[in-house]
Amino acid sequence: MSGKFMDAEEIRRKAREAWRNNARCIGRSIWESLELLDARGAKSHEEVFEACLRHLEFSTNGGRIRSAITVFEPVARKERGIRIWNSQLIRYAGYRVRDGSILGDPEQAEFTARLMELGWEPPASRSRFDVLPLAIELPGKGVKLYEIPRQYVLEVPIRHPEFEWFEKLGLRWHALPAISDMAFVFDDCKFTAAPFSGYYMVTEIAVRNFGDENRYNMLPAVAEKLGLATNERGSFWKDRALVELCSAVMHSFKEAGVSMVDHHSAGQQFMKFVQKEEANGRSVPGDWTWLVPPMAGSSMDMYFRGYDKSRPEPAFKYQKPAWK
Ligand code: HEM
Ligand code: NRG
Repeated sequence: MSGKFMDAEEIRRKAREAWRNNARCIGRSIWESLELLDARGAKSHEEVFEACLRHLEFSTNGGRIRSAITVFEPVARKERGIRIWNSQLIRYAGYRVRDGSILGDPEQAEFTARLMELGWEPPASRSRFDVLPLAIELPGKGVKLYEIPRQYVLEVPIRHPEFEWFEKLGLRWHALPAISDMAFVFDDCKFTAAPFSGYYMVTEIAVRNFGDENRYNMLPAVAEKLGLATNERGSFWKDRALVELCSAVMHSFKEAGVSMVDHHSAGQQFMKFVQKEEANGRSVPGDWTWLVPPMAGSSMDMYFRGYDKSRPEPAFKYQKPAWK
């Protein structure tokens, strides 16, 4: 039966399988807890936007994050369906500054420029953490932009458990990672808009979003504050800055009552998931390069084995960016 008429129970089962199948996700041990929000009836831009807000509210849940996926009307494999242009429901703008640098998240610079071309007006005083509006496209009906009301965006200011100066770095991050540009597919059915979210693993924010040179690039500033010699590779200033970033992010989320997992616990839970799957006669699709966390990899059992190269469906798949 096509996903358009399938009962919600069946779609929920398929979505849980798609999560269980995803080779790059370390968080799969709780795949059976995924909840489905059925928004197949949303016909207008406004209705799609409202369903996105309901998703944020349900999944954020005041900080006690609930894993969830919202499905919109599906199409046949080759058709163009509803698209949420944003890569995640909540992302920070990246503004190109005159000197060629970027204010905010460089990952979003090209998309931010595109939104401004479409008429988005950034806040009067721009910051490194301005939440982007949602760009929602309906097939044949064009794209419309919607500001997300503040109360739907839970954020955590980042402080360090020991270093008072840390707070002055002015870092913050949103509580909910909600990927919104992947397709959810099975049989002949394709959900081109199917945002899903769980909670963060600490390294995603601390190591990659804050640490990567082409993201917030905070390692030099943190190392300097720690009094480390940033001109000496042998001082391991990057390594030490990364550890303190992890401490700060983990501590801040905990204090704010927002769900988050550290990479060691996540690694352990993932290995339990692998054992359970194998005991049930299923091999685990996996992509080592994504599964092993970007810190302390070899301290985890998952580092020492390989994973199934099959990529079964139901699946979450990349799609061509709708806005390029
Ligand atoms: C990727 C953790 C929930 C589907 C990832 C990544 C991490 C992660 C660390 C790698 C991301 C990166 O390096 O950018 C978690 C944790 C969860 C969770 C801790 C807590 C519940 C979910 C849920 C779904 C999901 C609910 C879908 C139903 C995926 C997919 C990817 C992924 C499709 C690959 C994204 C890509 O290829 O760009 N996850 N995840 N995850 N996760 Fe999960
Ligand atoms: N690294 C990305 C988020 C990717 C998905 N991660 C999750 N998903 N935890 C970032 O924003 O840093 N999830 O559904 O929980």
